[in-house]
Amino acid sequence: LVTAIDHVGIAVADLDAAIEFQRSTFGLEVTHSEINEEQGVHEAMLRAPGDAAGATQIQLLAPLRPDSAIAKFLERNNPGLQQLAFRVTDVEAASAALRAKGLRLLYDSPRRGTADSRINFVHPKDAGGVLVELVEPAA
Ligand code: V0V
Repeated sequence: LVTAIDHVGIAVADLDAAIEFQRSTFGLEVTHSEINEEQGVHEAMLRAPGDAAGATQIQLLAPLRPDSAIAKFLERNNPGLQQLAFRVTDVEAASAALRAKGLRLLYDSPRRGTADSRINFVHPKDAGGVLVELVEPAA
């Protein structure tokens, strides 16, 4: 089902401060940044300088508004790991396969993720307490 660990998402209050921390402390580099209105996030993808394209990245997620998933997470948990994202080749097929195993998917059909990827999520209560994202990269 899963072809790679695509990214690990960290909820942060201040995106610029978090990018600067990852850069100056660990030497990570920003590869991409965007605002996703539907998801209510301003986000940045970072990678280790020695990694090739397609390697696992870190996603920093800052809230755009108080009613967003990330704002709620920060209120409850403070900054920290928010999600684990698995790469799949077909997000609809992967979602259907997991539904057939009795797992709850958050969306009936995929939504738009980073860089025009298509995404869905497994409910954390059905995935060992971890919010699992399924991501099908743009073609
Ligand atoms: C909530 N819970 C979590 C969790 N968020 N557990 C692990 N990891 C998380 N991130 C727990 C929470 O403590 C509750 O446990 C239980 O799940 C249900 O909580 P709830 O109050 O019913 O639900 P909410 O309102 O906290 O919402 C949780 C969900 C929400 C997962 C439904 O965050 C959501 O819709 N997430 C999907 C969208 C998202 O995360 N977007 C931002 C990233 P107890 O207290 O009952 O034990 S956008 C993104 O990733 C993009 C654009 C991308 O990658 O391309």
